[in-house]
Amino acid sequence: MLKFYYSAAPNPTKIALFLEEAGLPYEPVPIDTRKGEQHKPDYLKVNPNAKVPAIVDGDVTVFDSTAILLYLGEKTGKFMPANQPKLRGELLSWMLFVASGVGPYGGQAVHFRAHAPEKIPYAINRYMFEAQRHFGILDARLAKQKYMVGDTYTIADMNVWGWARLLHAPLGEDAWKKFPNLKRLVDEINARPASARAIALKDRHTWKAEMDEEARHAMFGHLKTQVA
Ligand SMILES: N[C@@H](CCC(=O)N[C@@H](CS)C(=O)NCC(=O)O)C(=O)O
Repeated sequence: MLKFYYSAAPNPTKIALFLEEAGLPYEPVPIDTRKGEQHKPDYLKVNPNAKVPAIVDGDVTVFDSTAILLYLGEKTGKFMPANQPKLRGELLSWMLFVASGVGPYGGQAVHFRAHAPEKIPYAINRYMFEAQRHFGILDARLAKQKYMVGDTYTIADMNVWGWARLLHAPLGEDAWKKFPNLKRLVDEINARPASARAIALKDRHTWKAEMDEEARHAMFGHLKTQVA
C-alpha cells in the first residue's frame, strides 16, 4: 500500500486532499518534525531534504508536494486538466508558481513574523509583501476563471488550497477581504468531504505541541550552524 509520510502542515495536507479525493488506499506515516523525526536516517532515504510530505508507492519514491501531486495525477489520471499542450503548459506553470513562490514566500513570512528570535522589520515587510503579491496573482487568475487550470477542479487547485486556506497566518484575518476570488475557491474546497477528511487525518496520531528548544533546533538548522 502507498505510504504517505506526513504532518499537519500545509504541504502534506495537499497530498492528503488528493489521496482522499481520489479514494486511493494509503498508510499514513507520521513524521513529527518538532521532535526531529525528519532527520532520521531511514526517513532521509525517502526524502533527502528532511521535510514532509513524501510518498513511497511500490518501488517509486517521490518527495516535494508539487512533484507528488503531479505524479499521483498523472498515474491515476484523476484531477488532471484535459490532455492538451495549452492546458499542460498552464498546469506546469501554476504548479511551479505555487512550489517556488506561494509556498516559500508564505513560509518565510510566517517565519520572520512568528519564529525569528529578532524582529527584523525589513525581512518581515519583504516576505509579507511577497506573500501578498503571490496571493494577489492567484486571486487575479481566479477572477477570470472558476478554477486555476481549464474549467474543472484539478491538482493545481489542490496545490493552491494547501497554502491559501491558511492565508491569514502570514497576512492576518483581514487579508481575506483582499482576495475574494481566492476565498471563493478555498471555501468551495473546504466544503468538500475529502478536505474535511484530509484535515482530520492528523487526529489519528499524537504530535508534539510545544515549539520549544528541541523543536526549533529540529526545524531551524541555522540556529546551531553559523554560515554567514
Ligand atoms: N518544497 C517542499 C517543502 C516541504 C516543507 O517545507 N515541509 C515542511 C512542512 S509544510 C516541513 O517539513 N517542515 C519541517 C522542517 O523544515 O524541518 C514541498 O512542497 O513539499
